Amino acid sequence: MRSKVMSAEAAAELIECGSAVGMSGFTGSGYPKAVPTALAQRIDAKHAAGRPFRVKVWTGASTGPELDGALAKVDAIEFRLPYNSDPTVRDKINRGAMDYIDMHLSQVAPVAWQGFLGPLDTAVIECTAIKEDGSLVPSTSVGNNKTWLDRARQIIIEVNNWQNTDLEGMHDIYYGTALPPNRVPIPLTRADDRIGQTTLRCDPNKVVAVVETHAPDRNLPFTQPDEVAYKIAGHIIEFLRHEVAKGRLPAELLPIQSGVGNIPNAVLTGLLDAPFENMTSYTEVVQDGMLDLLDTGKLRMASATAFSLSPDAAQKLNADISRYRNKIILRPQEISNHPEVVRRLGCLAMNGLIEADIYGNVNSTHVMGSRIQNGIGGSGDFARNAYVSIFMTPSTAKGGKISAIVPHASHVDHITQDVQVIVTEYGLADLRGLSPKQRAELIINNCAHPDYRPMLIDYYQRAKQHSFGMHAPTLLDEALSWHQRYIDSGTMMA
Ligand code: 0RQ
Repeated sequence: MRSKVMSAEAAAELIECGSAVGMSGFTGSGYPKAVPTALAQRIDAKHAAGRPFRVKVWTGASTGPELDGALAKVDAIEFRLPYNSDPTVRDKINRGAMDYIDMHLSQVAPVAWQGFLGPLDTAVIECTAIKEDGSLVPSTSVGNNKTWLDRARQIIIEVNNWQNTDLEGMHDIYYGTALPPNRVPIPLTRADDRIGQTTLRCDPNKVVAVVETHAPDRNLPFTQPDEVAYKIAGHIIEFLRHEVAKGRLPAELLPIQSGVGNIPNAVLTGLLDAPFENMTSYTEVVQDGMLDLLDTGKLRMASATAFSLSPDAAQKLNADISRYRNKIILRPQEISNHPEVVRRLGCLAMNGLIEADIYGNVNSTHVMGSRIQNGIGGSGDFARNAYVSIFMTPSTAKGGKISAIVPHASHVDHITQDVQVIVTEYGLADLRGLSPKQRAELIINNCAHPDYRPMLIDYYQRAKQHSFGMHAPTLLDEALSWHQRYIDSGTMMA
């Protein structure tokens, strides 16, 4: 391996035009930081010389500015999957200048194995160490690294000595997945089960470059949740208390899945003062609020595929990693998000949304039906298979010009069957066991912003008179008129 140590620039020379590159990284952690930037510089120079050069980029989920940002700025990405939050990439996708596939995160590895994405030419993987047996100690995310290492023709390793080597032992890499007809049950029956090994296998013969780096993850500063977020969190905590009181949830709850962002973090903060002890979490991402819960002991353990921390929380983790190592397990994303496991454990799924319609169809991804925001991420993996599937949102967006509750969703990621609870700052709609019309009344009355509520009532009443069918009354010529009004006039308000 020592003979393969080289500069990021030399390693980037080994990546060919038009090739597919599988990068490590998930929600801004554990992504390669030097080779993608060097590749971007190389491609920029090629473009300046009038030579076309673009690559296909496969990742775990979102990465950081040194990867997606740097490559997109020089127009180096022709195709990207599966989840993105980089603004330049988003802009290119929405201008039609980049092909993008938005996929369930649990399905990326199996789909890569099925082979219809084509061959994977190069894996670029960040790790904290290479062991004597050639295996890799992962860093702050596992994502799809196992699959990229197994599938790629050649491997470039970034060893980032900024990452804490004491991360070793935190990961659980399961090698028991296979394609049908050889697929077997995943032997994971509790959130804290360990079913694999702590390192990633890596064929030394495929390694063409080892690049040493010293750079932190994206680790964005944390914005404090606002009043709306705390109100939403309050409704959710009250709902969970009610479910425990009714005997529908155990006192320690069921494993929590929490999306990333302000509102999910406010829910985690709310759980600090809630009367639940010995909780567990089976989720994608360990964020600040989860470390706080682990510190108090209220959360017994957390299983995820990555960290997504503020710089302060990253420092806290690094300072005390041997203690956290016994409480946190990082797994490949095909296991952290596996529908079979999510269903068996009975996760409580809590995710954000862009809009929900009056029947509870949820759009998580497309603004005005056509502009991608980020992607479906793990929300579909968890929502469809959860014990209780909760979606939360402020009741309006863009300063009140957009209602998050609309007559008809302009794009649907989660069908009504996968959406059991919707929450805004105005209240919570428990939709379980309700028919479409009962759902509509609850969503309009409990969740819609008071400024938009009369418009929704008016639409719904007229739909009940004039709709083609009365199961889920809809006025087809009006259903998306709120979105068109926003596009035409800048507001959904009539
Ligand atoms: O855009 O920053 O330009 O103003 O969407 O919205 O309110 O900041 O909320 O950060 O929680 O994101 C659904 C996108 C919510 C997220 C979504 C605009 C809004 C803003 C962000 P600006 P907020 P959040 C597992 C779970 C899918 C993946 C997922 C998401 C921006 O939760 O990506 O669930 N979910 N993963 O202005 C127009 C609307 C809008 C709207 C919001 N109705 N119309 N714009 N916005 N609602 C965890 C992982 O997968 C990692």
